Amino acid sequence: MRPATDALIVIDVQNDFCPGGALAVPQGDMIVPGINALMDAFPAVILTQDWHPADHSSFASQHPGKAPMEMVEMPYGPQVLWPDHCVQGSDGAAFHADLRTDRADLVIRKGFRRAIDSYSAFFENDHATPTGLEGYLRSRGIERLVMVGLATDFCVNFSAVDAARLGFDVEVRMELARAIDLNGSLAAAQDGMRVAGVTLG
Ligand code: VGL
Ligand code: ZN
Repeated sequence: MRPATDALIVIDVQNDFCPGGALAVPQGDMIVPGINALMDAFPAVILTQDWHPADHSSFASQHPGKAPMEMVEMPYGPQVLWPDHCVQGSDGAAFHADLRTDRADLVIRKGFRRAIDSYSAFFENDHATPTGLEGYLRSRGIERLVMVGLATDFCVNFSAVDAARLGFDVEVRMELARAIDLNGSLAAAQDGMRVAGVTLG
């Protein structure tokens, strides 16, 4: 068992990000057995869950004339438009059936405000509105984070960079993460994580 200062953060291992889902990440389901096995080494396991209202502003369906994967300018900056995904209470928003959710101390939901997307487990996409995860981790005395999950270049990336900026020691286990890889987003994410001081394991 790792020390009490270590936590495993499992990002968005949900049906919609797995093959057959609305925003399927190639091989997204292949990481589930490895994540389950890794949980045994951690005294703290936290899951994140992308959790959008049906009319969420990150959905292309809310922008007439726009298609999924196009960009728009939001008040908080550029935003990729996605297919409808992880709608609150839907099967697509549920965790992958094989993920050991019983091991989770905390499930943190994000993206529940219509007007703003939330890739990071720590802040919404304005990089200012907190989710509360920082306070939870600090009050438990957690200092070191290992991150895994979906998608490497979006929610894992944003979570890892924010955590490093907040002063946590962060490692992303790349073999237990999978990417969407939109227009070079995986390479850019890897560079950005390294610059932020994230260890890519
Ligand atoms: C994600 C796009 C939209 C992710 C969530 O989990 O990486 N990507 N919503
Ligand atoms: Zn989303």
